[in-house]
Amino acid sequence: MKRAFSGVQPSGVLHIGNYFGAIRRFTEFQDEYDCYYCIVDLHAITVYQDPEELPKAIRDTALYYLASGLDPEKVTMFAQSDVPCHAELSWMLECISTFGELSRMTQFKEKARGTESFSSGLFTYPVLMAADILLYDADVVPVGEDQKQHVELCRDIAERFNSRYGETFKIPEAIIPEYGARVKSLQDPNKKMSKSDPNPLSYISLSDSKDEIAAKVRRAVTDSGREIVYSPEDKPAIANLMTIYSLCTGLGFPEIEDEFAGKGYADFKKALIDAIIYALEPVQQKYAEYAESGMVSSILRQGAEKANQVSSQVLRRAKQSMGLSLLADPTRRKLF
Ligand code: AQP
Repeated sequence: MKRAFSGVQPSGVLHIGNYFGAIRRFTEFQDEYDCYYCIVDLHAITVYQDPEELPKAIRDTALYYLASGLDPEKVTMFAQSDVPCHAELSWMLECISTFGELSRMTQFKEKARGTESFSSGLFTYPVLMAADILLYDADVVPVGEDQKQHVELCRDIAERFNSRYGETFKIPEAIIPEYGARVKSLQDPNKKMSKSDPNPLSYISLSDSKDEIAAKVRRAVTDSGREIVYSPEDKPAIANLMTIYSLCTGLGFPEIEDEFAGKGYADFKKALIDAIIYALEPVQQKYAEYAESGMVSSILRQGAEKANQVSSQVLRRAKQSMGLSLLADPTRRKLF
């Protein structure tokens, strides 16, 4: 079976961009791929996380994985900090990554803009992500568009490692959805929707109530004019709202344009509110059921056990390639 790997940071309550761009799509792989879905808490701490809140966010992310339809019998879900190989391989890969290539990463440039006091972990974030993926010999990595550059860097690092130290890592491929790969902020359609955005009006969380969803959509920015037409260049805000409507209803843009021909933004927003509420209702219901069941901790424990088994074999392979860990390698043990 081919392998899929992906992850989500427990850096806040997940939003509809995370859901449509990533988690909902994770379920599409679970029947045909051996899936490893990680809660990347070591990535989350590259910016400050309140130690009281982080465990709740880790649990919540796991609950949203389950509520979105991931079946723990089919997929391995675990928290990154429960599997030490991630941090260890990350260091080894840092030693073959360059300052220049990490400086070019868009996410780093955006998050570090205007300050010199970012953590060095924020800078090396993509190398840890490369370790995450390579440790599971992943064939595919389903992600939103913002992570495409990081998966490309992972490929570059793996190819460099293989050519320097011999064939060790499988080269993974990013799988980006055609639509929903980049849901934008409701307050600024030039920015992506982000859970760490300080303005909660900019995103719709998976936990938002009907009233919160309605209020956020009503206050979402629009463009000049009043027609509902899909034109990302001329009408970026409406194009973003149409994308969300399309993701919730499954309708294509021409059908949406037909539905709202002759109507204005107020009618469209009313329909969009209903569509989001309708799309999130089953997820919210299942979230509550799984939370009530108390199953999540044993699912994460079992997931971590399996992830430790698989990743430790790949780590050993990488150490042997690099000439490390003499005790694990019978041919080198003879040296002593
Ligand atoms: N706006 C988005 N549209 C579509 N997909 C998105 N993803 C994130 N934002 C959008 C995808 O969700 C998955 C998990 O993302 P992450 O938690 O690992 O980190 P991120 O990409 O940095 O997402 P956020 O929400 O912006 O988090 P913060 O604010 O903490 O940095 C990934 O597959 C991502 O592509």
